[in-house]
Amino acid sequence: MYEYEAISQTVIDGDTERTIQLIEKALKQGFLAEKILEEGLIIGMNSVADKFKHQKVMIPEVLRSTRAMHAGMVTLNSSLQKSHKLEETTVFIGTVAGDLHDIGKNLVKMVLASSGVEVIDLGIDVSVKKFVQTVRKEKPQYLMMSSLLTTTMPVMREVIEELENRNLRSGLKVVVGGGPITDLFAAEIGADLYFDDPFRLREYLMEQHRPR
Ligand code: B12
Repeated sequence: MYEYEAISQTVIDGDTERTIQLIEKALKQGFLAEKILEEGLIIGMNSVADKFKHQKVMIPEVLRSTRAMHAGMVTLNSSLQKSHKLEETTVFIGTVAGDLHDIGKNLVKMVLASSGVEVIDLGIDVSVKKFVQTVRKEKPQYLMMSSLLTTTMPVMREVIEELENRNLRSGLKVVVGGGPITDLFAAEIGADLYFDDPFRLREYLMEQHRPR
């Protein structure tokens, strides 16, 4: 679909104004916010990631694309199909210590919040101590951690170990995700769940919390 491609391209170009303009236009024309997110913004950002990997773009360009992506997400947010299916669910989410990447984490937050989940965002560069203290104080159902760097992946293991040492694991599901995270790594560190995609995570939650 031409509209999605054009939106992807604005993210690749880092043209924030045009990202907003095209999304507003697409929404007016009746395109679904979720589709714009998946087939426009995410595909655009993934293409930037690929170009960065092959050194076809440098950090300043990536930052421009990040800004466009962020503005696009903000523009879409109020139009995402809202449902209240997961209203009773509470989630704390954060990017682990040493890691400043937040696009993936923000996507997870946005997709879950649109289904009624109460998502409390601890931000980026979240220390082990902060994660553990939050669980102790707030007793959420889910603790979600994001890591985009191989060097910060071990922080997830430390958080889980600390939670176990302090007997804070019961009734809590730890969910991990981010570029370098795999099913195998999640199992190795004792996480309960791993998803590479916020939409699949949402489906899982819907299934778990379906009235029976
Ligand atoms: C954008 C970007 C940046 C931006 C971040 C801006 C921001 N606000 O986030 C900037 C320019 C600041 C940056 C900086 C750096 N970056 Co960078 N960055 C990227 C890039 C190009 C894209 C990441 C992204 O946003 N992707 C799009 C989103 C949608 O995808 P995602 O984050 O993976 O999230 C999806 C899933 O993983 C999942 N998900 C994510 N989190 C979670 C959490 C849960 C609970 C769940 C269920 C799912 C989930 O859902 C999302 C949607 O599907 C990647 C390349 C790549 N291949 O990922 C490199 C990359 C991650 N960066 C890299 C590096 C090395 C760095 C720097 C060290 C660069 C430097 N030399 O200074 C610094 C580190 C700064 C720090 N301390 O964190 C490397 C990491 C390599 C490694 N082996 O660890 C990568 C892989 C690039 C590369 N190929 O070399 N980066």
